[in-house]
Amino acid sequence: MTASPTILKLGGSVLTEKTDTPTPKPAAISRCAREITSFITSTPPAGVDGPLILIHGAGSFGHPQAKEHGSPDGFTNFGIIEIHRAVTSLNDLVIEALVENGVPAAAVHPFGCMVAENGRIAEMETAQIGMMLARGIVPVLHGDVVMDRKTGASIISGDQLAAYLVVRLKAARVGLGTAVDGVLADGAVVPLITRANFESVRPHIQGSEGTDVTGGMLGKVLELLAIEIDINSYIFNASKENVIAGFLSGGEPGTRITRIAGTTETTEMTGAAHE
Ligand code: IP8
Repeated sequence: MTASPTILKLGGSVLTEKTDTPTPKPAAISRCAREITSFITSTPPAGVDGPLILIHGAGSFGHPQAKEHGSPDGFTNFGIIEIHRAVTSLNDLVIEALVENGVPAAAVHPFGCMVAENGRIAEMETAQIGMMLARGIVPVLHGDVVMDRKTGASIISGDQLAAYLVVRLKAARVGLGTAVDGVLADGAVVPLITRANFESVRPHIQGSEGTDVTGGMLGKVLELLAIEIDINSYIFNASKENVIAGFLSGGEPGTRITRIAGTTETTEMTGAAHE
């Protein structure tokens, strides 16, 4: 049986310029791919033995297009296709960078394997992801537009997807890489957020810059806090060199988020106690 996976989500602001038209950051995409590659190809530290699931956000390859096409229930068919094609073209760039570095990575597009209901994931086929992990293929998913039972179509963020897959695939840990050092409250990184201290931190949480149709930093915290298993999640700065590598090898960068303090020891990295 495959060990519990680690889920890494790279934000669109790390991989793309937050402009109104799709603009990648090629150097950042290559650096992220190299940091991931060194984790995949080296012997992991004790206790960090699971495979990797990579998710990325859309940045300028999806948010401006989604905004332009209005509310999800107003999306035209060509609007849906435009949003999906934009984010899949970023997915191609990420996969290309990984494959060039020797990582067998392949796309799993939510549009083709997920159904939503009122903007929340209702169904998703994940058997293929388990089979890829068992063979050593890194699945690369992303925030996407998907068909929705109630609204016709909706935008599912990579953050919502990460939180969903944590439970569905019994992940050991999850990290959301952003372009800031963690959850910032009044300019300083908040080291730990739990359901107990969230309401006092919430009014101070700073949002994201640029066009973001899926909730920015507060949206990330809400997704991670709602996870109904005891797991450590991290929000950290993936725009800084070696922070991704540090997270993947068991480090604890940025803000740690867990539903109840004390139920997840920070040295507990294997996922053995997570159910
Ligand atoms: O960047 C949004 O995903 P996110 C997906 O993870 C689209 O919020 C298509 C806008």
